[in-house]
Amino acid sequence: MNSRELTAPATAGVRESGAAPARTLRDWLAHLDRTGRLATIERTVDLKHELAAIAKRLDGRQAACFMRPGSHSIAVVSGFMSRRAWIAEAMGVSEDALLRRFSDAAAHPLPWREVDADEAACQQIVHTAGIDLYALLPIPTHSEHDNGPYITAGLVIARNPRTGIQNVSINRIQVHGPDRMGILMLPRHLHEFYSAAEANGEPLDVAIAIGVDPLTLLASQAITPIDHDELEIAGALHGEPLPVVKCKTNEVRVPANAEIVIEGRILPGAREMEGPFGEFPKYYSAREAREVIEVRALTHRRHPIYHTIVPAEMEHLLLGAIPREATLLGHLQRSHPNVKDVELSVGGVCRYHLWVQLDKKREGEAKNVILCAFGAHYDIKQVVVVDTDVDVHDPAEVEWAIATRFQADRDLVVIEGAQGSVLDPSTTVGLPDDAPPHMQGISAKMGLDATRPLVYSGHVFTRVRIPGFETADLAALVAPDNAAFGTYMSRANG
Ligand SMILES: Cc1cc2nc3c(=O)[nH]c(=O)nc-3n(C[C@H](O)[C@H](O)[C@H](O)COP(=O)(O)O)c2cc1C
Ligand SMILES: [Mn+2]
Repeated sequence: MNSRELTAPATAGVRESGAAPARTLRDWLAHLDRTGRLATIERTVDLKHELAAIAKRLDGRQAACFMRPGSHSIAVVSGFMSRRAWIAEAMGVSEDALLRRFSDAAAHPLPWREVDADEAACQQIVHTAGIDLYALLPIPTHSEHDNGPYITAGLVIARNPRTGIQNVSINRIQVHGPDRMGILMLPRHLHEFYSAAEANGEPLDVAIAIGVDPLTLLASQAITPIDHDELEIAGALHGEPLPVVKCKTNEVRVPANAEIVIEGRILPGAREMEGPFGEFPKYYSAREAREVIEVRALTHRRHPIYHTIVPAEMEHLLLGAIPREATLLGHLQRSHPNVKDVELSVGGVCRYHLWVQLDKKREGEAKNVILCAFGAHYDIKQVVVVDTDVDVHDPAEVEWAIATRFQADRDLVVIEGAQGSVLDPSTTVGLPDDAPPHMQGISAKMGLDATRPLVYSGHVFTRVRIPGFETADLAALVAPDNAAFGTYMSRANG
């Protein structure tokens, strides 16, 4: 690590809000490079563990670009959207407008624009026979007990067998064999499409796009109803229709600027063992029989860039957090317009702990907000409500509010036995190993009202502030060197 890496400010070169959003992965990586946020690793690194270990060391500071992953000549990138500020920057907005911008795009999707194959970078090179994923792609094995290489940043795109409307999600994909993969589909849209196809004894055609721009990646995580195509949300975030191209072996449309596309189909009636795999809560999910993808084609750009997301690192956590926060904020504000802002905290793996900023107008309001948040998403396990003088994006500020405005005997809300996350290992305590799935993930909910009383005497709850703190112009005040200090010291010593 050189000194430039250590000293490069995390937000160096932030574009003004209103700047153009990042439309391709290559443009975004070039921008990170220009602003000291891209670390290039030139020497050969092992695809098993070493690559993920290095990317993890750089997490949140610099994106990592591996020029020689294993014996491959395809570069691997990771961690290019590992800070909130970077994601806002990719959108071309200031950080405080990030959730609003995302909600806007989800509410006003922009239909995509289909281009011909010869205009689509992702189809510059086409493989349809003799596909060997191990030989063709640098797919890393990330965590210690992972069951081999996993594709972690693939946008799985499929068409609703009933309506033909597309859906996008990121699903972990285990490479079983040269042209065979396992996939985890939680019971959401992709799973619904697959179930409909399987019920007719048919496969579900899919495409897996790897190496897409930051905003398309983020759009894939939008929480929207079925038949709301996430690629249209990507278009809205871009401010122009997303160019897409038809796959070579099926009807699925994929982002034309993707670096790599795997075409295949999820087979009806087939299940093979998948896992264990280190997941976002920083624990392993178990080995189980899961659905199988048969690969039929691989297309890519010339000299493509392969993207891997290191599980549980900031890129993974924030991709889930931002669309969820946008949805949760809207949900809370519908009943409680005095809610100003939210954050799914990093310590709560950007899923389980929600911090809410409230402009409290009536006593008791914070507890109603807590109850509303418990119902907004089953993953939410802990809610802290703070006042508007507390920065909900600063963990130390939230803890300060708890330390000084919260009393457990009157400000704590506990709900027993509610639905929680099956990936939270503490929900399984006391269950037998073979407990049926419906017994897993039962969780207590905890809410902390860390708001101060509306009325208090004197300055009991007045936050100490020093007039002039915000406006002191350090650039003008602090001398470029410490010559005056040196002179003063030498006089005193002499
Ligand atoms: C890096 C990453 C990995 C993910 N892995 C999975 C997975 O293996 N299975 C799954 O069902 N969801 C996974 N998700 C979550 C889904 O992609 C996400 O919930 C998505 O919005 C679902 O789309 P849908 O609402 O269209 O079904 C992952 C998300 C991220 C960011
Ligand atoms: Mn969807």
